Amino acid sequence: MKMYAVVVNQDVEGDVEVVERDVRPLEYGEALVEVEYCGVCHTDLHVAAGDYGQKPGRVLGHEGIGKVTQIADGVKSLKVGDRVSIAWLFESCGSCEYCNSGRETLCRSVLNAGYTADGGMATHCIVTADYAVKVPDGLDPAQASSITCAGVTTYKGVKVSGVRPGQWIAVYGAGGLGNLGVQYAKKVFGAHVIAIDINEDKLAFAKEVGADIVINSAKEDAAKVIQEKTGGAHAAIVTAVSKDAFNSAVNCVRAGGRVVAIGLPPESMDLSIPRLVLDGIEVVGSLVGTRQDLAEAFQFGAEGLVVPLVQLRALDEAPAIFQEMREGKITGRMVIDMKKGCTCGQAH
Ligand code: 8ID
Ligand code: ZN
Repeated sequence: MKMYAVVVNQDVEGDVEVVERDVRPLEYGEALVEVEYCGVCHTDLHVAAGDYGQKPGRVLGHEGIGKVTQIADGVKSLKVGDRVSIAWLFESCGSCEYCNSGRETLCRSVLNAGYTADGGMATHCIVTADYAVKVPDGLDPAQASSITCAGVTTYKGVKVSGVRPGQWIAVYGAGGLGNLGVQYAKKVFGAHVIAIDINEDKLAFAKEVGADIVINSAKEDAAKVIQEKTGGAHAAIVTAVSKDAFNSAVNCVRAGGRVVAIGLPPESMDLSIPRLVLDGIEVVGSLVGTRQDLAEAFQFGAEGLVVPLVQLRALDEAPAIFQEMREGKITGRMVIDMKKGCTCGQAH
């Protein structure tokens, strides 16, 4: 069987191409998923650019949603016809201290879809069945694709921030992740939300989905405004792809505040030791979410509390989508609809 897939170019300089590949036979514990939708995450851009290592030819995508069409021996968690996710957490060892203590994303033998394993930005994807999370009934599959990474990552980030109902949380970056961060913080955790971005369109959208205050950090000192208006946020999550945002987040929280780092610019942030010690600030990284986090994040989507804004595109358009994301032109998420066909002009 043939499939069509978006892969990292051979020179690994940030561009992608659509190629034809054979679908290999399944091995023990695997399932074949006919992909319906796959969102484009900024992490795909980092992988295509080789920010965390060279992966020429890798099939990208970790916001995949599709239907199981085949299962191999040993698969107990899925059946043919189930609708499931293809997430960044593609597989972990299942037996180390991290896997055994609810921190499976930190497993040292982890495989990640679209990075160390072929991912979901393709018409077909072979998954490790136990790591494919079922999509609940009532959740639109295109919207589910956005929750598979952007949603679960920000849901988990807000969880890790420890923010409580009625407290202030700053969400730096209102892109694909950030707008969902605003929604989870506001609608699920009951927090007051400040959204910070450098793009007016994204701020307008953040306001529409529930941000109480929006700040354009290209025009104003966001940390100063937040300190003045709220007395300092209780917590911040940073999804922006810039160290300036991380530095500002440390300055925007009140004493005892926690900053959750989510964005992945390949650079270092400044961290004043007196600020950290004297004001008891915490800075902590947060990586996607566990399968249980994803099931919870999906459920809030199914209940209509969180509504991803998605725009459906064809597989052929992948190189253009990557360029639009690089230029910061995307509001919400671009989602590849595999039914919209591919370069061969046929449906698969
Ligand atoms: O598990 C994780 N930690 C995880 C999961 C998924 C994605 C981390 N990420 C990382 C991605 O690799 C990427 O580095 O989160 C980052 C954001 O991903 P995204 O939301 O998919 O990217 P986007 O849609 O391009 O949004 C980025 C936003 O940041 C704003 C942009 O305007 C855009 O809206 N931004 C930038 I770039 N610089 C900014 C700044 N200085 C800024 N906003 C405020 N201040
Ligand atoms: Zn992602």
